[in-house]
Order: sequence, then structure tokens, then C-alpha cells
Amino acid sequence: TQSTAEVVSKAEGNKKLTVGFAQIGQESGWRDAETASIQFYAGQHVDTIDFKFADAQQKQENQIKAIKSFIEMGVDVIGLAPVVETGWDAVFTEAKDAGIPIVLLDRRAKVSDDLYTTFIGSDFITEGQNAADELAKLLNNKGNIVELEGTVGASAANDRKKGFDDQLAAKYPDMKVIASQTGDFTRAKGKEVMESFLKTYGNKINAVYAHNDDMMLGAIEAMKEAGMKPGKDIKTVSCDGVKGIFQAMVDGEANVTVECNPLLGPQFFETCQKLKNGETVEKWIKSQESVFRADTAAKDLPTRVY
Ligand code: GYE
Repeated sequence: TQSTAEVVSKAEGNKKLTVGFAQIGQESGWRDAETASIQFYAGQHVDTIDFKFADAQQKQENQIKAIKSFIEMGVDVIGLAPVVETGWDAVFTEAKDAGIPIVLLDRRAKVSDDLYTTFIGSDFITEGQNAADELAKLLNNKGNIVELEGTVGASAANDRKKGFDDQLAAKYPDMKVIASQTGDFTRAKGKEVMESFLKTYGNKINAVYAHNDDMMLGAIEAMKEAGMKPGKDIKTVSCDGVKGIFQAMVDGEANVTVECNPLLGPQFFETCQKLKNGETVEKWIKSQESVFRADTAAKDLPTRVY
């Protein structure tokens, strides 16, 4: 026979919120900050949250496997940062059939509305438009740009590109993207691709637009090694707002970062709890973000938490 204490603790156990989260991997400082935010929150709430974390090492197939195992475990909510936008219909349908809501975190998936409950994250189109406006100011509306794209097929890459391109087409006819290639959101790949851009286009390059700061930090290394002055000879705008790019701005080697907030842990779990309670949530829980420029970087850097 069970003691009263055991019975009570079992009942409480059933009340715990069980969440599985399929993370993309560790490609950037931004993502490490997001993972830390999520794990910190879960760690602070071990009494009420049972949290399972999977790192997919940038592979969609690993994320699909993780989701299937969360379904098997019967978690209350599944969180996913989809590495790419497409290819989710089958596994999301499995979750739906099992009655488990899917929460998309930081990147979108292209599926019908009934297959996910909410997207918590940024407006990447606006980020791309802001990046174009910032580069226009730095270039006096005229110049040749090379672009470092994020992971092929990722919503953050697709939309940061679209917002940027649309803005150039609408407002800046004398600003041209002369080359664009993926750097997979990593510093190493950003450096490698920038090296090849510099070899091919050399002095023709007036600016770099990178879909994240990590790739820009790699590109800055490449420019310095090639004897160029990033932030001066070649202007820079990238997305995220990680500490490293603020330091580069303080050092005069970068110009602008378009912020994207990775500290999504609290919002994520609060949303999961609401779903477990049967409450409805907004279809898009939008992040609040700004743009940061070199002129205030020294003042801003100490306040940055990621
Ligand atoms: O900008 C990049 C990361 O999905 C918004 O992914 C996120 C992006 C972020 O690796 O640094």
C-alpha cells in the first residue's frame, strides 16, 4: 500500500508540465543564448516542469526523430526551432493526432495553421528591411553589397533575404547585391565565404550584409586578413545583437546590428503552461527588437546579456 505522501506526490507529479524541445544545434552565439535561456528557466522550475531537450546537430531528420520520441513519451507540449521551413507536415500531423500541441520557437515552418499552435519569435522581413535602410544610410544609397545568407531553407534566412531585397527594389535602385551565398549561420563558414568574395570582387565590395552576427564576425576576420578595414572600407550590417558584434562596433570594425531576441525561455514555458491549461494563445507571439549602431556601442555593450 502507498503512503499518503506517495499518493500526494504522484498526483502532483501528474500535474507537472511536461515539455519536449527539439533544438537545432549550436551554430551561433545567438542559439547558445536561446538554449541557455530555456534551460535556465526549466532549471528554476524543476518542481513544476519536466523538461526534455534534444540537440539535432543541424539536421531535420534528427528533429523529426526527437519529435516522434516526444510523442511516444506523451509530453504535454512539443517545442521546435525548425532548422528549415518545409517538410514538417507528416510529423506535425502525428503530433496533432496524438493531441499534442506544437509550439514553433524562433523560426517558422511552412505548414497549414491547424498543424501548429503558435510561433514565438521575430519578424524577419522587418529585420531585412531595417538592414537595407541601415546600409543605405552607410552607403549614401549607392554601392555594391555582398550577402552572407543563413542556413539554406531556414525561415530566418529566407525572410531576411526577402525583406532586404524588397527594400532595395522599392527604395534603393543604386544599391546592388553583387554576390550572395550561404554561410550556414556559422562564423567559420562566414569567414570562408567572405574570403572567396574578396578574391573574386576585391575593391568592388562596398558593404557586407550578413543574416547573423556570427557570420559577420567571420567575415571581419577575412577582411582584416586581406588588409581591408571592416567598418570603414567595407560597411557592415548583420542581425542578432550578440556581444561579439558590439565589441567589433566598439573597435570600429562593424557598423550596425539589427537585434533579434534569443531570450525566449520564459515566454516559451509560459505559453506551454497556458496550452496545458486549455487556454488559447496568439498565433504569433512577436519579439520586441531594435537596431544598434556603432556610435552607441560602447554605452550599449555592458547592458547586453547575450
Ligand atoms: O539569427 C541565428 C541563428 O533562427 C533567429 O538562427 C534564429 C537565427 C539567428 O543561428 O544566429
